[in-house]
Amino acid sequence: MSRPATNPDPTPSSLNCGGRTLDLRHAAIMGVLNVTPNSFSDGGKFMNAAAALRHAEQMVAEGADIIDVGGESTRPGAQQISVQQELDRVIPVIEALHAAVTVPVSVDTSKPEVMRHATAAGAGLINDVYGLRRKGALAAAAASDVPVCVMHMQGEPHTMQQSPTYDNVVADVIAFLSARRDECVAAGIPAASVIVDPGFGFGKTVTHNLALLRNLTALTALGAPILVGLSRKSMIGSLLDLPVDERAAASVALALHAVQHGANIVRVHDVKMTRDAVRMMEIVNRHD
Ligand code: YH5
Repeated sequence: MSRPATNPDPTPSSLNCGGRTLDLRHAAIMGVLNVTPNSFSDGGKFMNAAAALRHAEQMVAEGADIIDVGGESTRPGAQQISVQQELDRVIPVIEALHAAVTVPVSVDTSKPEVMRHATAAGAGLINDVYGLRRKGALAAAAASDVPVCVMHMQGEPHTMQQSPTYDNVVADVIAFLSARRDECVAAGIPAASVIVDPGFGFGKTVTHNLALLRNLTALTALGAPILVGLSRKSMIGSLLDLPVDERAAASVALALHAVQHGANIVRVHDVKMTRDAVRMMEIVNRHD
Protein backbone atom coordinates (compact mmCIF):
# COMPACT_ATOMS: atom_id res chain seq x y z
CA MET A 1 0.00 0.00 0.00
CA SER A 2 1.38 3.41 -0.87
CA ARG A 3 1.07 6.36 1.44
CA PRO A 4 1.74 10.03 0.83
CA ALA A 5 5.25 11.10 1.83
CA THR A 6 3.89 13.24 4.62
CA ASN A 7 4.21 13.02 8.37
CA PRO A 8 1.28 14.28 10.46
CA ASP A 9 3.62 15.04 13.39
CA PRO A 10 5.10 18.54 13.60
CA THR A 11 8.78 18.98 12.78
CA PRO A 12 10.58 18.75 16.15
CA SER A 13 11.83 22.08 17.59
CA SER A 14 14.90 20.43 19.09
CA LEU A 15 16.87 17.19 19.00
CA ASN A 16 18.39 15.39 21.98
CA CYS A 17 21.86 14.52 20.73
CA GLY A 18 23.11 12.13 23.40
CA GLY A 19 22.23 14.58 26.18
CA ARG A 20 23.20 17.76 24.30
CA THR A 21 20.40 19.81 22.75
CA LEU A 22 20.36 20.92 19.13
CA ASP A 23 17.86 23.80 19.01
CA LEU A 24 15.98 23.84 15.71
CA ARG A 25 13.82 26.91 16.36
CA HIS A 26 16.48 28.76 14.38
CA ALA A 27 18.56 27.41 11.51
CA ALA A 28 21.48 25.47 12.96
CA ILE A 29 25.03 25.64 11.62
CA MET A 30 26.87 22.32 11.30
CA GLY A 31 30.64 22.89 11.00
CA VAL A 32 32.52 20.41 8.78
CA LEU A 33 35.56 18.77 10.38
CA ASN A 34 37.46 16.57 7.94
CA VAL A 35 39.89 14.19 9.63
CA THR A 36 41.44 12.86 6.44
CA PRO A 37 45.20 12.78 5.82
CA ASN A 38 45.04 15.27 2.94
CA SER A 39 43.09 17.83 4.97
CA PHE A 40 45.92 18.25 7.54
CA SER A 41 49.03 16.99 5.82
CA ASP A 42 51.53 18.42 8.30
CA GLY A 43 52.92 15.73 10.59
CA GLY A 44 51.61 12.38 11.81
CA LYS A 45 48.51 11.14 13.61
CA PHE A 46 48.89 13.27 16.74
CA MET A 47 49.38 16.42 14.68
CA ASN A 48 46.24 15.54 12.73
CA ALA A 49 44.14 15.10 15.89
CA ALA A 50 45.55 18.26 17.49
CA ALA A 51 45.02 20.36 14.36
CA ALA A 52 41.49 18.98 13.93
CA LEU A 53 40.65 19.84 17.54
CA ARG A 54 41.92 23.42 17.12
CA HIS A 55 39.87 23.84 13.95
CA ALA A 56 36.73 22.48 15.65
CA GLU A 57 37.18 24.79 18.65
CA GLN A 58 37.51 27.74 16.28
CA MET A 59 34.27 26.78 14.51
CA VAL A 60 32.48 26.56 17.89
CA ALA A 61 33.85 30.00 18.83
CA GLU A 62 32.48 31.27 15.49
CA GLY A 63 29.01 29.97 16.35
CA ALA A 64 28.78 26.39 15.10
CA ASP A 65 25.84 24.60 16.73
CA ILE A 66 27.20 21.11 15.98
CA ILE A 67 30.49 19.72 14.60
CA ASP A 68 30.41 16.93 11.99
CA VAL A 69 33.50 14.70 12.18
CA GLY A 70 34.30 12.66 9.06
CA GLY A 71 37.23 10.36 8.39
CA GLU A 72 36.39 8.99 4.96
CA SER A 73 36.27 11.21 1.89
CA THR A 74 33.01 10.79 -0.03
CA ARG A 75 34.11 13.02 -2.89
CA PRO A 76 33.59 11.56 -6.35
CA GLY A 77 36.44 9.17 -7.11
CA ALA A 78 37.81 8.98 -3.56
CA GLN A 79 39.13 5.58 -2.45
CA GLN A 80 37.53 3.67 0.43
CA ILE A 81 39.25 3.02 3.75
CA SER A 82 39.05 0.13 6.23
CA VAL A 83 37.01 0.13 9.44
CA GLN A 84 40.22 0.26 11.48
CA GLN A 85 41.62 3.22 9.52
CA GLU A 86 38.39 5.15 9.96
CA LEU A 87 38.24 4.34 13.69
CA ASP A 88 41.90 5.44 14.13
CA ARG A 89 41.11 8.74 12.47
CA VAL A 90 37.80 9.73 14.05
CA ILE A 91 37.55 8.17 17.53
CA PRO A 92 40.41 10.12 19.22
CA VAL A 93 39.05 13.35 17.72
CA ILE A 94 35.44 12.66 18.79
CA GLU A 95 36.57 11.78 22.32
CA ALA A 96 38.73 14.91 22.69
CA LEU A 97 36.18 17.16 21.02
CA HIS A 98 33.29 15.88 23.15
CA ALA A 99 35.36 16.80 26.24
CA ALA A 100 36.52 20.17 24.87
CA VAL A 101 33.23 21.68 23.63
CA THR A 102 29.62 21.77 24.86
CA VAL A 103 27.90 21.55 21.45
CA PRO A 104 26.89 18.13 20.08
CA VAL A 105 29.39 16.21 17.99
CA SER A 106 28.19 14.37 14.88
CA VAL A 107 29.90 11.47 13.12
CA ASP A 108 29.86 11.34 9.30
CA THR A 109 30.06 7.60 8.64
CA SER A 110 28.34 4.72 6.87
CA LYS A 111 30.03 1.90 8.83
CA PRO A 112 28.09 0.25 11.71
CA GLU A 113 31.28 -0.38 13.73
CA VAL A 114 32.25 3.28 13.47
CA MET A 115 28.70 4.31 14.50
CA ARG A 116 28.97 2.13 17.64
CA HIS A 117 32.42 3.32 18.70
CA ALA A 118 31.75 6.96 17.81
CA THR A 119 28.55 7.18 19.85
CA ALA A 120 30.27 5.41 22.78
CA ALA A 121 33.03 8.06 22.49
CA GLY A 122 30.44 10.86 22.73
CA ALA A 123 29.02 11.43 19.25
CA GLY A 124 25.42 12.63 19.61
CA LEU A 125 24.28 12.31 15.99
CA ILE A 126 24.94 9.86 13.15
CA ASN A 127 25.23 11.47 9.70
CA ASP A 128 25.19 8.79 7.00
CA VAL A 129 25.51 9.71 3.31
CA TYR A 130 24.34 6.12 2.48
CA GLY A 131 21.11 6.71 4.44
CA LEU A 132 21.75 3.70 6.75
CA ARG A 133 21.56 1.29 3.79
CA ARG A 134 24.80 -0.57 4.55
CA LYS A 135 24.39 -3.97 6.25
CA GLY A 136 23.97 -3.55 10.01
CA ALA A 137 23.78 0.27 9.86
CA LEU A 138 20.09 0.59 10.83
CA ALA A 139 20.56 -1.72 13.83
CA ALA A 140 23.76 0.04 14.95
CA ALA A 141 22.08 3.44 14.67
CA ALA A 142 18.97 2.25 16.55
CA ALA A 143 21.10 0.78 19.37
CA SER A 144 23.09 4.02 19.69
CA ASP A 145 19.96 5.96 20.70
CA VAL A 146 20.99 9.23 18.99
CA PRO A 147 19.31 11.12 16.13
CA VAL A 148 20.30 10.19 12.58
CA CYS A 149 20.60 12.07 9.30
CA VAL A 150 19.63 9.97 6.28
CA MET A 151 20.89 11.37 3.00
CA HIS A 152 19.83 10.59 -0.55
CA MET A 153 22.56 9.34 -2.89
CA GLN A 154 22.10 7.71 -6.29
CA GLY A 155 24.83 5.10 -6.86
CA GLU A 156 28.16 4.85 -5.03
CA PRO A 157 30.71 7.65 -4.46
CA HIS A 158 33.22 6.35 -7.03
CA THR A 159 30.66 6.16 -9.88
CA MET A 160 27.74 8.40 -8.82
CA GLN A 161 28.61 11.34 -11.10
CA GLN A 162 28.96 9.24 -14.29
CA SER A 163 25.37 9.53 -15.60
CA PRO A 164 22.82 10.31 -12.90
CA THR A 165 19.24 9.98 -14.22
CA TYR A 166 15.82 10.52 -12.65
CA ASP A 167 12.17 10.51 -13.74
CA ASN A 168 11.64 13.51 -11.48
CA VAL A 169 14.52 14.27 -9.16
CA VAL A 170 12.41 16.08 -6.55
CA ALA A 171 9.71 13.37 -6.37
CA ASP A 172 12.32 10.57 -6.44
CA VAL A 173 14.36 12.10 -3.60
CA ILE A 174 11.24 12.71 -1.47
CA ALA A 175 10.02 9.12 -2.03
CA PHE A 176 13.48 7.76 -1.12
CA LEU A 177 13.73 9.84 2.08
CA SER A 178 10.19 8.90 3.11
CA ALA A 179 10.97 5.19 2.63
CA ARG A 180 14.26 5.47 4.53
CA ARG A 181 12.50 7.21 7.40
CA ASP A 182 9.95 4.36 7.48
CA GLU A 183 12.87 1.87 7.62
CA CYS A 184 14.40 3.81 10.50
CA VAL A 185 11.12 3.71 12.42
CA ALA A 186 10.73 -0.03 11.71
CA ALA A 187 14.26 -0.54 13.11
CA GLY A 188 13.30 1.26 16.35
CA ILE A 189 14.55 4.80 15.69
CA PRO A 190 11.88 7.33 16.76
CA ALA A 191 10.41 9.26 13.80
CA ALA A 192 11.25 12.51 15.61
CA SER A 193 14.95 11.52 15.59
CA VAL A 194 15.25 11.26 11.79
CA ILE A 195 16.74 14.18 9.84
CA VAL A 196 16.50 14.06 6.03
CA ASP A 197 18.96 15.41 3.45
CA PRO A 198 18.52 15.57 -0.36
CA GLY A 199 22.26 14.94 -0.84
CA PHE A 200 23.42 17.77 -3.10
CA GLY A 201 26.08 16.51 -5.52
CA PHE A 202 25.61 12.83 -4.65
CA GLY A 203 24.58 11.23 -7.95
CA LYS A 204 23.18 14.51 -9.31
CA THR A 205 23.99 16.79 -12.22
CA VAL A 206 24.04 20.57 -11.78
CA THR A 207 20.51 20.59 -13.28
CA HIS A 208 19.32 18.05 -10.67
CA ASN A 209 20.89 20.10 -7.86
CA LEU A 210 19.19 23.26 -9.13
CA ALA A 211 15.79 21.51 -9.39
CA LEU A 212 16.16 20.37 -5.76
CA LEU A 213 17.19 23.86 -4.63
CA ARG A 214 14.26 25.50 -6.45
CA ASN A 215 11.82 22.99 -4.96
CA LEU A 216 13.36 22.52 -1.53
CA THR A 217 10.10 23.60 0.14
CA ALA A 218 8.49 20.38 -1.15
CA LEU A 219 10.70 18.40 1.27
CA THR A 220 9.01 20.08 4.25
CA ALA A 221 5.97 17.81 3.55
CA LEU A 222 8.03 15.01 5.15
CA GLY A 223 7.65 16.77 8.51
CA ALA A 224 11.29 16.02 9.35
CA PRO A 225 14.18 18.39 10.05
CA ILE A 226 16.01 19.11 6.76
CA LEU A 227 19.79 19.19 6.55
CA VAL A 228 21.61 20.44 3.46
CA GLY A 229 25.25 20.34 2.43
CA LEU A 230 26.09 22.78 -0.34
CA SER A 231 29.28 24.34 1.00
CA ARG A 232 32.12 24.58 -1.58
CA LYS A 233 30.55 21.87 -3.74
CA SER A 234 31.41 21.41 -7.41
CA MET A 235 28.11 22.84 -8.70
CA ILE A 236 29.49 26.23 -7.59
CA GLY A 237 32.71 25.50 -9.44
CA SER A 238 30.77 24.54 -12.59
CA LEU A 239 28.30 27.44 -12.55
CA LEU A 240 30.68 30.23 -11.51
CA ASP A 241 34.00 28.76 -12.68
CA LEU A 242 35.61 29.06 -9.24
CA PRO A 243 38.27 26.90 -7.57
CA VAL A 244 37.32 25.29 -4.24
CA ASP A 245 39.11 27.94 -2.14
CA GLU A 246 37.07 30.77 -3.74
CA ARG A 247 33.56 29.36 -3.21
CA ALA A 248 32.74 30.87 0.21
CA ALA A 249 30.44 33.72 -0.93
CA ALA A 250 28.49 31.46 -3.30
CA SER A 251 28.23 28.85 -0.53
CA VAL A 252 26.73 31.46 1.81
CA ALA A 253 24.22 32.45 -0.91
CA LEU A 254 23.14 28.80 -1.26
CA ALA A 255 22.88 28.38 2.53
CA LEU A 256 20.63 31.47 2.75
CA HIS A 257 18.44 30.19 -0.08
CA ALA A 258 18.17 26.78 1.60
CA VAL A 259 17.21 28.24 4.99
CA GLN A 260 14.67 30.56 3.36
CA HIS A 261 13.11 27.49 1.71
CA GLY A 262 12.91 25.20 4.73
CA ALA A 263 16.37 23.89 5.63
CA ASN A 264 16.82 23.53 9.41
CA ILE A 265 20.52 22.62 9.45
CA VAL A 266 23.22 23.80 7.04
CA ARG A 267 26.48 21.83 6.86
CA VAL A 268 29.23 24.34 6.09
CA HIS A 269 32.98 24.93 6.09
CA ASP A 270 32.82 28.72 6.58
CA VAL A 271 30.97 28.98 9.89
CA LYS A 272 31.28 32.67 10.79
CA MET A 273 30.23 33.99 7.36
CA THR A 274 27.28 31.60 7.19
CA ARG A 275 26.18 32.31 10.75
CA ASP A 276 26.28 36.11 10.27
CA ALA A 277 24.34 35.88 6.98
CA VAL A 278 21.69 33.49 8.35
CA ARG A 279 21.18 35.51 11.54
CA MET A 280 20.85 38.74 9.58
CA MET A 281 18.28 37.16 7.27
CA GLU A 282 16.33 35.77 10.23
CA ILE A 283 16.19 39.25 11.80
CA VAL A 284 14.85 40.77 8.57
CA ASN A 285 12.29 37.96 8.24
CA ARG A 286 11.01 38.36 11.79
CA HIS A 287 7.89 40.48 11.65
CA ASP A 288 6.28 39.84 15.05
C1 YH5 B 1 25.96 16.42 2.57
O1 YH5 B 1 25.62 17.09 1.58
N1 YH5 B 1 28.43 16.10 2.04
S1 YH5 B 1 31.00 15.19 2.20
C2 YH5 B 1 32.97 18.07 -2.65
C3 YH5 B 1 33.36 19.41 -2.54
C4 YH5 B 1 33.11 20.11 -1.38
C5 YH5 B 1 32.47 19.48 -0.33
C6 YH5 B 1 34.33 19.47 -4.70
N2 YH5 B 1 28.87 14.84 3.81
C7 YH5 B 1 27.29 15.96 2.76
O2 YH5 B 1 31.13 18.15 1.70
N3 YH5 B 1 26.65 14.85 4.81
C8 YH5 B 1 29.36 15.40 2.69
O3 YH5 B 1 34.02 20.10 -3.52
C9 YH5 B 1 27.58 15.19 3.88
N4 YH5 B 1 25.06 16.06 3.53
C10 YH5 B 1 25.40 15.30 4.62
N5 YH5 B 1 24.45 15.01 5.51
C11 YH5 B 1 31.11 16.04 0.62
C12 YH5 B 1 31.42 17.50 0.73
C13 YH5 B 1 32.09 18.15 -0.43
C14 YH5 B 1 32.34 17.45 -1.58
